[in-house]
Amino acid sequence: MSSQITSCRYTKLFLAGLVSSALMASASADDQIPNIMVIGTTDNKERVSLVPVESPITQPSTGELLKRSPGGSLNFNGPTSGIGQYRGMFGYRLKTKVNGVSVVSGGPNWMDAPLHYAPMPLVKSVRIQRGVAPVSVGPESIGGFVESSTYKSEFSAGSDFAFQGILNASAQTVDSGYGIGTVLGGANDTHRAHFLGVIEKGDDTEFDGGDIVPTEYDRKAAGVGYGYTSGDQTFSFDYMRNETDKAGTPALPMDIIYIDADVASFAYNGVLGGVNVDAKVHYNDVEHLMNNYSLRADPMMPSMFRANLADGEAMSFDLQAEFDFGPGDLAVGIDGEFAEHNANISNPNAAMFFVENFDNVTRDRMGIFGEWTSPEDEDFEYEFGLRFTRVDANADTVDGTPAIMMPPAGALRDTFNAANRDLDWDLYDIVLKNTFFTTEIVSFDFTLAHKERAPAYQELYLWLPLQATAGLADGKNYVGNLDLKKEKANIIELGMKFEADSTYIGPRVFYQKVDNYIQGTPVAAGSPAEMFCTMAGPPMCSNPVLQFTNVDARLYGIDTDFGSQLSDNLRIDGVVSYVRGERRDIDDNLYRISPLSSIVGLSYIAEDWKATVEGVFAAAQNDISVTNEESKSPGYGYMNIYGTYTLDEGLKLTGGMNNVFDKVYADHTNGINRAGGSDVPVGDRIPGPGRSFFMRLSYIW
Ligand SMILES: [Cu+2]
Repeated sequence: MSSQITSCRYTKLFLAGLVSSALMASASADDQIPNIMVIGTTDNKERVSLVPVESPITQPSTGELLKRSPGGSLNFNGPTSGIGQYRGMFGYRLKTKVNGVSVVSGGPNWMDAPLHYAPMPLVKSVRIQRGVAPVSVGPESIGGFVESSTYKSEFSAGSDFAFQGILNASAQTVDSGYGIGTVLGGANDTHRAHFLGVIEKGDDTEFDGGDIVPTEYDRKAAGVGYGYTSGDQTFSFDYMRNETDKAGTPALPMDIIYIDADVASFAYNGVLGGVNVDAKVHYNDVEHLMNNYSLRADPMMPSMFRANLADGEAMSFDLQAEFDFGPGDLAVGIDGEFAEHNANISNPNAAMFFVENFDNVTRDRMGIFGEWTSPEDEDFEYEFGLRFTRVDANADTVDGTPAIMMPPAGALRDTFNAANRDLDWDLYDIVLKNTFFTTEIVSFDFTLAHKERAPAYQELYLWLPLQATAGLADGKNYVGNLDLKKEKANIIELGMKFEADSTYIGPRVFYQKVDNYIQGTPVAAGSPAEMFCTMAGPPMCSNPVLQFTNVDARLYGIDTDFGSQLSDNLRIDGVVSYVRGERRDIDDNLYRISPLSSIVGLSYIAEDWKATVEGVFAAAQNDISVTNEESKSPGYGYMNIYGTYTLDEGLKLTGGMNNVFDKVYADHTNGINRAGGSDVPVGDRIPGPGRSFFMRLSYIW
């Protein structure tokens, strides 16, 4: 296994992938060493995009980095609430890990989407699997796999303890915001230990038109980590406490008042009798309060004030063994996750008002997989993976003031409480990847996969028409569906990699047919959900109410990275992403699909500095979902200019200007504004940030 990791070919492949998505040619060889090491520490020899954290993103959303990879995008609901999108799939469909483990979001609207737990000032790398995720990364990875790693202490060479750490400090003008992250620790060849801390704070984001309200944010996090290694055995323990205070999510009906989360994990890696064993245990709990009156304009009437107190708790484990098998390498493993969710809605002006939004909802899964990887070869390599996963979900009976006061809501409650809510699904995943090397510089690969996903708890147990939808942010009220079947995707993908001395390109074409794709469809006229919505009326509820339903869909497209050294100092790098998402059962498109988009950067690279001019482009999105009453988006282009100066080994200063011409634009995947009191009208798509000067100091020692 380790021979594969260090193998020249894969290093080159990875290097190409990383340089490519590294766009902006963050390119000096020095810069890339940490990234190469990040790739090198995994035994995943598949193509992976790595986005450099020096990228000129404007706000503290780690998910913004995804936009800089082929196929990647971001569903923006608020600056700390970005939801990753890859090839048109997002939310629960995109498997997302932070430091090797899945964090379960505590908020029913994903205000704490998984990448919330990788604070930007601590982020070391963001890796995006290009194409189909291996079965070994986990179940329900129907839309792909993303992983972010944060800095921690590292074992050093000798037995003497050495002080080590990182400090990242950044500031930007567009929201008068700043972020500071530090890891302070010490290590020798046996022990490593560290303390970490993060502070992020910003005001409302400006654009050429005023302020986007509310987009302020305020987050603190602190943690500790310890590792021990001896011979072939390594143990580690990590703990982080995250306290996000007031943070705006203008695309959602409420804003974050606080998200208090504890995230802890324990990991073991070792060689036992020739078998490489990896074990991880992970725990996180989240307590989260949101409301619709503290950060945005008050609702029209006292009866419309709402707060929602949610909590989530999850324990998960992964156990994997890897050993020589036949001519290749076999990984087998079991994994599980046991999660619980609650959410309770109240009104500060009406002490009696309550809605048990989600009550004692559980969602548990257990899985087993095997993945065989062929040995490295000059002509042909393949990977074959099989996975079986069982998902169980349940929820307690519910009640709420609307159900007591309004007969249609009472009918919804009674039907829900009388129904069988103890549900389960068996999921099967199959992945077959082939890679053909025709010459030293050209390879082709071919992937066939079947991936499945069980319904999420919101899709099942949202009994009253509300907008708690894991961040869909389409302004529609949804009801759950206890009869949902699992989603089944058949995927075919073709990839090419050309890599000559100074030029690379890696286009990939994919087609994904999804049966039972879960999508909101209008409830029947005269149904209790519709009658409730009519009685509640706007802005609490607007018909048609959508119910999560199994439909049929397909997604297909092409994406690529590319780059070329133009002269001794000048290079160009870029990405292009295109995806179409369509319904197969009716004539409609899928919701919130990123349009054709591209980033192209031209960089001048000198010995200790580099400078980049980049263009960010998106075509109009006219293929919109009629079902979701989605609006079209015009195309746009804007420019960023930035540079990095390496003052000393480990000490780097990055600075520049985003959106140089202060262009007003809105990503199609940005949510629709729902907050009053903003310079963005309610119902308009949330614009991107205006012109911003930024500075980032990064010191690693
Ligand atoms: Cu929330």
